[in-house]
Amino acid sequence: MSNLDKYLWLDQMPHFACSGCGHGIALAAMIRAIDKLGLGQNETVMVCAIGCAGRLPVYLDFPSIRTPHGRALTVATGIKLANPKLQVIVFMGDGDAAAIGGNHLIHTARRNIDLTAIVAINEIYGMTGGQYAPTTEKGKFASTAPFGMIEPQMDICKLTQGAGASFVARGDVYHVMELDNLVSKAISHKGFSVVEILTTCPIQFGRRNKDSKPSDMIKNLKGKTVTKKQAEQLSKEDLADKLVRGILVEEDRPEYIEEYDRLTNLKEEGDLN
Ligand SMILES: Cc1ncc(C[n+]2csc(CCOP(=O)(O)OP(=O)(O)O)c2C)c(N)n1
Ligand SMILES: [Mg+2]
Repeated sequence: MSNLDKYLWLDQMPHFACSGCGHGIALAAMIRAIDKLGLGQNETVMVCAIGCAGRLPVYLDFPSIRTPHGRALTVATGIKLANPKLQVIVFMGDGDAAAIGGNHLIHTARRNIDLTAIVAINEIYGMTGGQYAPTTEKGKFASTAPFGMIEPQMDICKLTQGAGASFVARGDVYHVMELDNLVSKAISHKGFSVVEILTTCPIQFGRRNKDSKPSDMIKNLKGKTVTKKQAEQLSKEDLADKLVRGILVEEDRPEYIEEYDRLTNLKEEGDLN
């Protein structure tokens, strides 16, 4: 494996993540995918917002920007439109992407603009004290759900598929080799690509939910997900508490910037009034 140190600000170490946090595994998968694809470090822009997930890309040596809560995709859209040659990757937490940023997620998917969104699902607002997120499983405990979450869990893969994302995948921080592949396929895809990464927060989620030790939380992801092939063999009842991982949507659909360019070229040629 190649040396990935060149992608890190080593002088900023040690990083701030808690012991056992799964976010680093998700981030590492992203760096390995970038390395595998040979993307130029100056042509790859990293966009993130807030939370632990939004804070971690600060350790990466790419042109990058941190945006207000929920607005990473909005800023990423502006960057991509200003310079379509840039590869723009957005790394977000689940609270950030699905709650305050939910509207932006829907419309970025609908436009099918050529960005990659990586969403780290730890089922909680990790940084701010363990409030529940739209992705918190029903019945689980959070600082704002001391008697258990009563709302149904949001499925970001289904949401973005319904909104029009042309590439949707789910991976987890247990199946790391698969994850590298999913992220690199997402980045290579032309159009809006989303990778939901199931990760772990032993401190804000695990302790409240009496989960086992951090390493077991990661191992538990193994039983929580099934491949598409395995899903086909399962009954509806057995599938009910499982999440399907792998590439869930991969379509060739008109991409926003190409449509925009077509329109502006028509205008220049005088075919539009
Ligand atoms: C407008 C605004 N509201 C609230 C906050 C406080 N805030 C910071 S991080 C965060 C939660 C982030 O949760 P998530 O996106 O799931 O990231 P995690 O920490 O779990 O990785 C919130 C609500 C903020 N920074 N800005
Ligand atoms: Mg979170």
